[in-house]
Amino acid sequence: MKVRVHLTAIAAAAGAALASAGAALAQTGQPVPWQMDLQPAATPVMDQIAGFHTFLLWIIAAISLFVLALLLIVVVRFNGRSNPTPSRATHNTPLEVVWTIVPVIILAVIAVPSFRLLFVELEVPKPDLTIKATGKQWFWSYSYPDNGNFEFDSLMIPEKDLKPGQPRLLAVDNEMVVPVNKVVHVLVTGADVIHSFTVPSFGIRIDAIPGRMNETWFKATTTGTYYGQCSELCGKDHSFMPIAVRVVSDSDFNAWLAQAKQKYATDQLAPPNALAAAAPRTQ
Ligand SMILES: [Cu+2]
Repeated sequence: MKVRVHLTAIAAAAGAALASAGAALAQTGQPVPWQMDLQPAATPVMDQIAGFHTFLLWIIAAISLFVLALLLIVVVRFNGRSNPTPSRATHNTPLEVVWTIVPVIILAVIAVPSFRLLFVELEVPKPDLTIKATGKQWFWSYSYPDNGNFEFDSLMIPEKDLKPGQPRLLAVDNEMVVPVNKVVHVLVTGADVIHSFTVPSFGIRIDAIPGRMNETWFKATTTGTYYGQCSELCGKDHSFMPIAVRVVSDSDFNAWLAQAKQKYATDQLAPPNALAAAAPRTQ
């Protein structure tokens, strides 16, 4: 009895911990300790990805339970002791038809929403603005061709310089800033080696390949800062070139644009990528 009381208390505590983690999760565009599930969606595409993921999870769970049940039946009913003289049958046509057709049906049921999702991800709707993200060893540069054609570098803030609230290995000096509820078309390329532009809560990941322009898109529906990381092994500082996207209201975006145009226009007078040039370039 006492044990049961303890177990209930533990379960309640675990439930409370999970619920608070869930509450924290609901607001963050970054991983949190003990996270079990995907990062919460900030775009309709990520909503669909999360829905598809859950749908697959149910299918996988049902198949696993079915196979487990079959195994248990075999273990219990057909072991050497309870079934000393085994059947020598080798073929069963109806059964073979079923175990061929049923998996085909399952795959078709998975393929339809999977392809639908793929098309949503690949077909860029009419964009409200375009941003070019260039992966470099080891930081990202963002340029805004539609809004003054300025460009700036986005470097990770080292751990010793982090301010309270800035996540370790994810916070950057200059975030990519975008307006909320707008279709942002992202052109992605690499300047030196292959990198990968990834923001989990937006449901986007696309390779940044030198000499090639890839594209993706997102429409963030809530303001906040969303973090991602380079997701293609690109050299010694691969882990230290995070992606930070700050989603702001229209008026905040325009205010940011006005100051960014000035700030990064004057930066152009400085040697390009001064910070990166100062860092030792070893691979
Ligand atoms: Cu990289």
